[in-house]
Amino acid sequence: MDEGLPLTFQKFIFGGNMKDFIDLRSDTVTRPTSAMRKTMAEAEVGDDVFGEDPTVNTLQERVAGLLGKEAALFVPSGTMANQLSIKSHAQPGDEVIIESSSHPYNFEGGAGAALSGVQFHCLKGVRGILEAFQIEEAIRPFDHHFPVTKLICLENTHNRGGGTIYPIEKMKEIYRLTQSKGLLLHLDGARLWNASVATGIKPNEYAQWTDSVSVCLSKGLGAPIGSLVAGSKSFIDRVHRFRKMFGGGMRQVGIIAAAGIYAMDHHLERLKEDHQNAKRLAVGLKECKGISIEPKYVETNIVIFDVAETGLDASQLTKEMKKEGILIHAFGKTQIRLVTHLDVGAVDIEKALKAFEKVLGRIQKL
Ligand code: TLP
Repeated sequence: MDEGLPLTFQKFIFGGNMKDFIDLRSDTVTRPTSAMRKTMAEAEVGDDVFGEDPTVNTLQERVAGLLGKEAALFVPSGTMANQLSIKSHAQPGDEVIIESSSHPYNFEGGAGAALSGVQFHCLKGVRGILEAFQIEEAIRPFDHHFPVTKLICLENTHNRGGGTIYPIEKMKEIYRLTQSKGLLLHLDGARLWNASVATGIKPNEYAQWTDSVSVCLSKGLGAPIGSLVAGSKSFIDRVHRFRKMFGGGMRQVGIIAAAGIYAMDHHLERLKEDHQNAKRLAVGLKECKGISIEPKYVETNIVIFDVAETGLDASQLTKEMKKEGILIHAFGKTQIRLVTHLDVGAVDIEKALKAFEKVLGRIQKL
């Protein structure tokens, strides 16, 4: 690997066949199964820009139904789903209250500012979770000096917070606040499925405390591409117009939507296994000298831990683990993120733990 490359590029350039690695960098790395590929190949399709793709229409209706919303729209990515929602809810110069480690603020290329002209007002949460009182304090009073607070964005589960589940009571309290102040609430529900499977709370029970929700098919559900935005009919009409404007209108895209339908039919309930595997990883890692982790905070499929006390920084550990056939994701200088998914089983988790013990043992002997 070229050590001179920025970390973001290094992450994606590997020698050898990716299939030879146990890949814990993200739940986005899954490959479609042969059954999923067969369903895709056989999908009925039409031109979705004309609204004529029956498979896309089925998927949209199904997701709208699952989320208890009037309508849903299929889009290429979670980033586009979030950004179309922001664009459709807010005007340039409006303020969007959001958690400081959230995905739309940190990992979407500055799109909120570039594409919607909004200003983010970031609040620090506890593992990504904000309290209603923090939001209430941040809402701008009516005064011509201030930007207009328009939208609140929450994330469930919270990625950077460590896969944290937003407690539904807190969502309800925040939604009631937004309603009483005439504001809107968007939920980044890229991993709402994980929250739902972990708690038994249905997606529509969460979504009732939102004006709009984005969900992803290409994370834990294992589809290769695709996200949806759901909300009221008039909101989705606006999203549809902006999707066209941003170049996100796709043609015979039922081929991809079919993978999403397959994923919901076959890969939803199994997210439980990913959660068990993540817990096992956390418990095993706690036994490794120098690793700082609290397994009780691992609520779904994301495991974040600190390696400062190992004497290594996160990128060094990432390189050492790669030599053992395990891909992990450095999150800042001393933090690592592992994500469990469809393509890693319980046996792989034990192999990964053995590799951590081996690498850390080797380093600590030096
Ligand atoms: N997250 C990716 C990376 O971008 C960090 C990952 O590996 O976890 N919302 C949340 C909460 C996400 O975690 C992600 C992707 C997105 C939105 C964006 O989805 P895509 O990648 O489809 O644009």
